[in-house]
Order: sequence, then C-alpha cells, then structure tokens
Amino acid sequence: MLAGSVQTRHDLLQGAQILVNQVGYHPATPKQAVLALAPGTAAGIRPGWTPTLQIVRADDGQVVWEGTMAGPSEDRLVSGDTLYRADFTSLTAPGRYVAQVVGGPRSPEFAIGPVYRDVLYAAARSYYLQRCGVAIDDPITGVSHALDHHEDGYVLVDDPFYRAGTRLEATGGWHDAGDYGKYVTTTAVTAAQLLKAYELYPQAFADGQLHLPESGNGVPDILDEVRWGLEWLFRMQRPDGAVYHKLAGLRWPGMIRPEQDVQRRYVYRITTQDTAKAAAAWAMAARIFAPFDAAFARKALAAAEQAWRFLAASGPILDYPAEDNSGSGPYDDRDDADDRFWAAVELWVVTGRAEYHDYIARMARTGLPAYAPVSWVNPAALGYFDYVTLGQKGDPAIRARLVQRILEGARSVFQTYEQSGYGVPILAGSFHWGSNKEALAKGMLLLFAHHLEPRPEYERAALAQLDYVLGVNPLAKSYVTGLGSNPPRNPHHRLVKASGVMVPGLLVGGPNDHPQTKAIRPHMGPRGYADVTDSYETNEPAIDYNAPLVFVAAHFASL
Ligand code: 9MR
Repeated sequence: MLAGSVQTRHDLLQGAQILVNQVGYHPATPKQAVLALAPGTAAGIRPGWTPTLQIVRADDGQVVWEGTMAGPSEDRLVSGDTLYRADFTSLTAPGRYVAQVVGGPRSPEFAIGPVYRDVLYAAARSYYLQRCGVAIDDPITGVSHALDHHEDGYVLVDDPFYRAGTRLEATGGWHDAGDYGKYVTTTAVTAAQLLKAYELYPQAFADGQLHLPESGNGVPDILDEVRWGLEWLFRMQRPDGAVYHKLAGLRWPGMIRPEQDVQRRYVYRITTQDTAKAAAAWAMAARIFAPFDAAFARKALAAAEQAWRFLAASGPILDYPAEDNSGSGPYDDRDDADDRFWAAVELWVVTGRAEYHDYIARMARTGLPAYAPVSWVNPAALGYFDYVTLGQKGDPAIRARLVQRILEGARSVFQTYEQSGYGVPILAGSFHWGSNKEALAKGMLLLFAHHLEPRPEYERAALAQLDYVLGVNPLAKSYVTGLGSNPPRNPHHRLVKASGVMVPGLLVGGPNDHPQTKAIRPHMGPRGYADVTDSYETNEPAIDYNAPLVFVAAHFASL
C-alpha cells in the first residue's frame, strides 16, 4: 500500500466529535446533533461532502433515524470550529439512543423521554444538599456531613445595634458554592428565581418530588427549599430593617468538610444592595407563599416593608473594605438602584401601595436600571417582568417602556445566539466567570419575552442553552455534576473533595477567558475550562448559577 495514498473518511474525521445533549431530549422538543471539527482538523474535508447521521437504539443497534447533516458552517465568532448539524426532532419514541456519523464518530448514549424533569429535580435538589447548619445524611446520593457551622455568627464591626463580637443567631441558609460562606446577595437572587420558576411553572413542581425532610407537608418541595434560604435572610436583618451582607470566616477553609470548618465566622456589615435584594425576595415570597402559609407570608411582607423603610431613609451604603474579603467572596455590587427598583416593584405588586409605585415612576423619569440577564450584580429584569405581568393597575406608559426593553433584550440575546454555532449567546472574548450561568440567564430572558409574545424560535434558543450546558459544546462536557456521560468529576467543592462523594445537580461556572489559576490559558473562549479541583474560576458551582438552570429546566419540564 502506498503510504498516504489511501485515506478513509474515518481518518479525515479524526478529532471530530458528535455532540448531543447527554441527558437527552423530550419527545416533543427540538432535537439537534452537531458534528464538530476543531480548528485545523477540517482541512481534509471534500467540498460538498454531506455526512450522514444515524440514530441507533442503544440496546440492539437498530438504526431508527437517518438523515444528512447540514453544513459545513464556520463558528467564527465563538469557537472557530467547523460544524455540521442534523435535526432529528421527528424521532419521538422514548428510549435510549446513540447518534453516529456514518464512517465517523459516535455520541455517548442519551435518552428520549421526560428528561427535563430529571434535570430540574437534580438541579433543584442540590440546594437541599447545600444546606448549612444541619446534619445531612442523604440516602439517595450518599452525601452526608455532621451538623456544621452551628455557631454562625459573630458581628464583625460595631454598628448602631451590636458591638463587634456579639453573637447573632444566623445559622441555616445555603453554602454559597464550593466554599462555606453565606451571602445575602446570592441567597436573595437565588430564592427569587426559584420562586419565579415555581410561579410561572407550578405544574413542574409538586410536594414530594425532591425528597426533602419537609416532603409531604402539602407545600411544593421547591417552596420548602426556598423557605430554608428565606428564613436565613430573616436572621440577617438588623432591627432597623437593614440587612447584613454576608456571613463567613476570615480565612478560606481548606478542602475540608463543613463540620471541620470551626473557625469563628462573622456577620459582615450591612449594605443597601443586600437590603433591597432581600426586600424584593421577601415581597415575592409574601405573594407566592400566601396560599400555603399565611403567617409566613405576613412575616415575609413585614420584613420586606421594614427593609424598605430603611432604604427610603438611606442613600446607598455600599462599602466593602478589601481586608474583609480574605476568607470569602466580595460580591461587591457598587450600584443599588437596580435592587431598589426590583424591591419597589415586588412591594408594589403585593401591597398595591402608592409609595412603591411613586418610586418606580420617579425612576422611570430619571433613568431605569439596565435590563440584563438576572445576576447578583443586576436582578432588575425580575422587576421588569413582574411589573408588566403582575401589575395590572400600573401606568400604561411605564408598562409599555418595560415591555419594549424586555422584547429588545430578548432580540439582542437571540441575535447573538444566531451568530453562534453552538447556540451559546456569548461571543469570543466575552466568557466571564460563570459563563454557563450567563447562558442560562439569557435563556431566561428569552423565556420572559416568549411569555409576553409567544415566539417558538425564542423558546428553541432557550432550549439550546440546556443543550449547551449538557453537552453540545466544544469540550463535549456536561457542566452539571451527576448528569450526562461526561460531567464535572472534580468540581471545586469542599464537601465533594473532602468526602469523595459527588453532590449531583450542580452547574459549574464554565469557560472563563480570565484564568486565576494555571488550569487554563487566557482567552480560550468556550474551551477555557478545566475539570480540576483547583480551578475555582471555571469549575466551581454556586447557588446563583443553579437558579436559572432550575428556571429554564422548569419551563421545559412543564411542557
Ligand atoms: O460568581 C461570582 C462571579 O460573578 C465573580 O466574578 C467572582 C469573583 O468575585 O465571584 C464569583 O462568586 C464566588 C464568590 O465570590 C465566593 N463563593 C464562590 C462563588 C463562585 O465561584
């Protein structure tokens, strides 16, 4: 045989991979498989070549679907990859399958079935496994730890109510991420997004589905879990209504179990961004818990109104001395206007009081906060959406402006999505810490717009975000622990590392253009991720990352 003269198609496809949502697809939703050739590996492909995709049954190898793949297209603005894609939406029979390119690569096994429920339950249940101040011994996952952080916490600096060193009862809440800190900033925006997921998609949630200690109490499990976070927020409120920023130790703990983290933990000073975020989350809770627990709803409303009174009498307090942050994340949100706007909307929706609407109207005159994917920096989108969907007595002119921004916001996300081969609406150069969360939060913006004016292409683009984080990405990675065939195995997570037991359902931050460790190089776009424990900037989960995952999964689980 003459060396180099015979090349099989298989050789040409060396380095190519077939990408699917590794969890799978719902019978009724769009299904795409992507053949990806990394930069430099597509050179031998003959012009006009059309790969054939087959979907085969996993158990007996029977081909149940076959079609040609469209392409090639260059993913110029995100990955640089050459892509072919096939749409096998017409395959609806539940089962387990593999996608294979004739003469080329095979995908891992995936399911057709009620898969978004699996994603939703795993993602929502992870909050239970992040609970602080309680022993966990979970028969389903094997996750366990002894009672932890039962002394939380001590006031860090003198304030008008407490001297430094005073013990405040602030046990409970959720561990923020792979660290054990507890932050009002993320707890409030997380609780709010989970509440919103329940409010928009109640049919996706039920009592008993998450197997919580509270299951069977007649309240949907997701609300029981949110309550765990909200109860901790109550404990973080000062007698004058202001809310403390965070509760954490002064040094990062090693990769130890929570009960081994016995350093003294401190309640950090109040901020108005936290006060406003907590007020908004409580006000949402007041309306959403009302049918289940009127007393709890009243308590949440009282806390929210008291927080508002503090805000009304105070300018921005956003002081984060740098020396405070050597054992916890800063979450230094330098602008509280978006948070106040959101709080005003939620308080107005639940009380109908003019004071709150006056505040919104004043902001509408002087400048509304930016409409952006919900984040701990700017959660205003929740206020936009709740004003236009729940504020029937609102001002039509304000309403029209908010609607316009919601629609424009979705249009802009959709345009970026369309420019992206993988459908991730983040272009090269813009992969920041928590990019996976950003993708899903953009999916949430698409669903907000779809809710106002149904557009199937927006819904499909939102679904593409689930596909992206569950395997349709250049690394063929599922970014959710415990889900799919190639999930994170070494998340930056203290309990996982110390116990060797995986906490399932956690979305890790994902590709990040700006490395802080040696695990990745700068500006690798959607390849800037490493499944190693050290890489906290790409491989750490966080409660606020999971929140839009729950939201988007709830939409599709409710179909
Ligand atoms: O998710 C946060 C990201 O937006 C910030 O850029 C980053 C740096 O401040 O912090 C991330 O949040 C971390 C927090 O500071 C501490 N707990 C773990 C969080 C996830 O990595």
